[in-house]
Amino acid sequence: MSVPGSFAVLRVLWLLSVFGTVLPLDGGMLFPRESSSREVKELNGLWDFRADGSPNRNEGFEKAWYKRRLAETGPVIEMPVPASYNDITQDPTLRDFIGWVWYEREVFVPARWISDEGTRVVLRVGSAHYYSIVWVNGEKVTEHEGGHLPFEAEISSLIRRDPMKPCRITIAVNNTLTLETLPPGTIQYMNDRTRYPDGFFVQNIYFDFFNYAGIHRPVLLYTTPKVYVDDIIVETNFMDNTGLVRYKVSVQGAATATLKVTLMDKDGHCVASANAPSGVLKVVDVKLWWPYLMHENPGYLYSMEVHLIAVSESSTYEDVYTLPVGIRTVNVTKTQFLVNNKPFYFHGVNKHEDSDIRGKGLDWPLIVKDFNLIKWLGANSFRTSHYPYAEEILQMCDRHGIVVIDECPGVGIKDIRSFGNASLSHHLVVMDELVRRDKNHPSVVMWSVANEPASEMPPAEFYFKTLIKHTKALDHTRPVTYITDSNYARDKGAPFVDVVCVNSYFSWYHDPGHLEVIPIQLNAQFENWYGKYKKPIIQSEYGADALPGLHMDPPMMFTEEYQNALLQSYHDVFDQKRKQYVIGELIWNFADFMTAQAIHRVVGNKKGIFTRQRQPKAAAFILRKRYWRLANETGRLPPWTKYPCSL
Ligand code: BDP
Repeated sequence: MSVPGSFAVLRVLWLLSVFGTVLPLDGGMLFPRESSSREVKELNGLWDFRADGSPNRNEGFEKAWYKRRLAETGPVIEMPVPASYNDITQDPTLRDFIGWVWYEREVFVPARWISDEGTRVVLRVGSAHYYSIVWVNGEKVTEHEGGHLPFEAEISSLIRRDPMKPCRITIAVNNTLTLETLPPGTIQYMNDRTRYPDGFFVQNIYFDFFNYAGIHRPVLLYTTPKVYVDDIIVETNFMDNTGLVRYKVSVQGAATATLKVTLMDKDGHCVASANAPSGVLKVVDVKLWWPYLMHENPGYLYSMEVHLIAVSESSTYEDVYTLPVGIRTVNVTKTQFLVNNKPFYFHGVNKHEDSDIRGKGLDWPLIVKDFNLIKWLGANSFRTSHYPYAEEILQMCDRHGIVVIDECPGVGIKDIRSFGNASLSHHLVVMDELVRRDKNHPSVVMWSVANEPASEMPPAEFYFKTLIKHTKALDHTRPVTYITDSNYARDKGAPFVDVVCVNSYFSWYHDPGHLEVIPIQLNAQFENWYGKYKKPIIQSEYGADALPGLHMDPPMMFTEEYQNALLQSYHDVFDQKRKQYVIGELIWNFADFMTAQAIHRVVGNKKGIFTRQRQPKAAAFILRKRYWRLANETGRLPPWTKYPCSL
């Protein structure tokens, strides 16, 4: 058999196995909201916690820790949820722990939830990194792969078995990364006993942030009636003054149900209604959803109330779910990104979910502070580098008009083995889960399927073609991209993206200290990419580390002066190219963040324009001045909202 022939057979087998394993997700993942028919009980606070330090990290399973109270299996400590566990104690082995950790909490479920057989009780975890298994009263209820998306399990019948007992929830979480996880990693055993202690191993990662682990987002119980609204899909458009909201409601628990769908404006007035499971609502004199600084009233949200009544087994069920809806369109041309048919220029930031002590744990004071800083800066957008952020953050973006490039955890795909069959199948499932969760957010305007993969490797072509096609099939309303740092001529995935997103670190990782190369190299970068692909370009990362308080003039690397000078050189080129086809610039990074220990990292990555504690470096003021100027120029602000004149 000729080589190409056998390659073709392999390709077919590969395709079959890829598509054979990707099953459509069963059911929706609506954000749990209280309503007249739904209750929510948060389980945040202190949980019992135990890391499995046994040599194979498997003692918890061998001794079935989930079968009894965790405290009866050995010593436990108190662990806050949500939070990463790494920085909570003084123990370096817990900070750098790799393997299974166990969380447990007992909770009393309201009596009505148990006695009322018509109520479904669902246990939901906002996210836990990386692999999770969940038990309730010793019985496994679900498991989930992936550290940044929610998972849930219905536990009604389980908790009804012994109504007098508290409900014991056990969650085991493993942060081990392999070549087929997202992000990928490898475990390396060091067997030279003259150099390493017995059993020594390390987790190698190919991304530049600390692999924080634990239960990162809220855990909660919520109820729905037995017949319930399982999912809502909304797509919006407008013609002249009329908004169009195409919707589809999925119902679970009964074959038929009566639905009433009501769209209300901010003041609670009904602007359109319908009573079919799918249809188009027409909104006269529509108030469109606009990005921050593009309109005097950004982030306008309607409320879509879905009211269900169904009869099943001679009982009547009623469910109410209210979804915020922003009416807007997104389109891409060869040179522009259009929101509501108007050119939109991304002047924004790249972020991380990262802070002192909490690691990647959701923290409201931090979230609100970050939004205040984003608005202070005059930024209109961010990218969820390098994984999906909490839904609570996207809801803030919807309300404030902050535009989001929603990125999946496909970061660090550098090893050729991570382009294989198993990796691709998992990547497709992650995109299913991401689109299922985030499809209704008006703030989300583009999907990013990966960051800086080795996109010049031959298998990258098939990999990204499949992945991007799949994502477009899931959602035809948004453009799809991945973030490249590859060479324009060798990049295999670029033909399939809608927008070219390029990261570059001229005069930092390349030609360190030589600021004078930036105008030439950045200009060549843009001309080459645009010349070859004729697609609009976002500078999706650029930046320099700066230690706050370190000064040198003439500028030297790592000083605040160097960070300023580097940014300004980039800005000069952006200002020429944004008149042509450059549609955005996202600084790397909003704030300093923690990384693995390495000789090029001084307690983390210092490319933030804010410190990790959210204090501005000099660069924050440079960027603020620029972003407000850009907003005044490119936004459509009425004169009285133009701000701050004093800059
Ligand atoms: C980029 C990566 C980002 C890193 C950054 C850096 O996308 O995750 O943190 O480099 O090295 O290439 O600062």
